[in-house]
Amino acid sequence: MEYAGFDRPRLSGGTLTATALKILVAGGFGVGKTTMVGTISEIRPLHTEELLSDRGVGVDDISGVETKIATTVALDFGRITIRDGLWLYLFGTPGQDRFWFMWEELALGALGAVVLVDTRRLQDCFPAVDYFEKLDLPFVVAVNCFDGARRHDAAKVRRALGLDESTPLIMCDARDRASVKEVLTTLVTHSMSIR
Ligand SMILES: Nc1nc2c(ncn2[C@@H]2O[C@H](COP(=O)(O)OP(=O)(O)O)[C@@H](O)[C@H]2O)c(=O)[nH]1
Ligand SMILES: [Mg+2]
Repeated sequence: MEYAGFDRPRLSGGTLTATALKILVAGGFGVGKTTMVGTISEIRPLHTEELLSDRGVGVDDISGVETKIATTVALDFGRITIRDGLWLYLFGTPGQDRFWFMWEELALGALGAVVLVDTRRLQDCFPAVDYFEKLDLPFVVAVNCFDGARRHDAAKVRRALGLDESTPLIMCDARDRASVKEVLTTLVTHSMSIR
């Protein structure tokens, strides 16, 4: 099996080889990346988490996510079967600046990315948006509608992020399977329409 973000499934001996489409889930710290991967993954998602250590205190901004005691230091990994021989592999990117070095490798061969946004901390997603724009990697912006967060209208969020009209922006709930599925479908459709 191979990652085939940029390739069509290859024919070998008249049958399609197994194809895995790689999708990144990015966004700021505590925005719901781990939750999103866990909600949709059909395998027990692999998390590489580390309790917020003393070293992280003062470095990691946890305002608004006080209940969050663990932070993803490496990545989240999950899988969804679209049909026999076609899988989506989800990679939740590390949220903190000090793990930026991993992004380049993660983005290799990716079909596209989901940028998760928490409207209470909108600015946290700017680095991800900038990164995928520069990389020319198709992405969608998914606003994770946390309880208690003001419901922003999509047009305002779009303007605040300076998003291109062609970039899809949708509201979602990272804890809801149908909602996450809609986000991923939007991304796959968007990526396919660009390629
Ligand atoms: N109310 C609400 N809480 C959420 C939602 N998504 C995630 N959370 C919570 O927000 C916290 C941070 O989520 P997490 O997935 O760990 O964020 P990550 O740092 O981006 O991986 C966790 O305590 C989640 O349970 C959501 O859609 N609504
Ligand atoms: Mg996480």
